[in-house]
Amino acid sequence: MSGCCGDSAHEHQSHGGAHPGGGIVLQIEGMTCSHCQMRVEKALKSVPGVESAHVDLAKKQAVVTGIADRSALVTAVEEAGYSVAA
Ligand SMILES: [Cu+2]
Repeated sequence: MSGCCGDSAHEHQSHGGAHPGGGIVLQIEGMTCSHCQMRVEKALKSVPGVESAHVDLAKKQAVVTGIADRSALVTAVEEAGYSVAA
């Protein structure tokens, strides 16, 4: 078994609990390891208006808060090399 990026694992699983309302949830396709997760998170955070972005690798879900457009977030994910399920 090997990760697609060969990156050593970054543990980023310790967040828990409910996300407060108002977040934009995206279903991300193509992530296979924590490196992918971090790339998606970074891409989302680079979108203007995003306050915070949180990617859950297990659920393949990104939760974004802020005033960003969903379409801008989708574009950022796609530019990072992943895709968003409709
Ligand atoms: Cu990866």
